[in-house]
Amino acid sequence: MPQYKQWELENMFAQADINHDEKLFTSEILLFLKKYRTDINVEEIKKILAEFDTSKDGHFQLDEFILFMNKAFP
Ligand SMILES: [Ca+2]
Repeated sequence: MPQYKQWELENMFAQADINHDEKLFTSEILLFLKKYRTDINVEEIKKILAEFDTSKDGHFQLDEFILFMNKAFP
């Protein structure tokens, strides 16, 4: 069972989406993940995006974010 429920992940996505365009770009993902890991950096975000940005458009949509969170916080 994943740690987070669907509605919790949707809330997290909304909080991380600072400019409310329903996409999470590198800077937004970085700010979000810094809550969990203060030492995270841009290079790591790029690796995360490379693995989980399945549509390869350079940002997270909600479904990609949920895939990532379920893998990162199982
Ligand atoms: Ca955004």
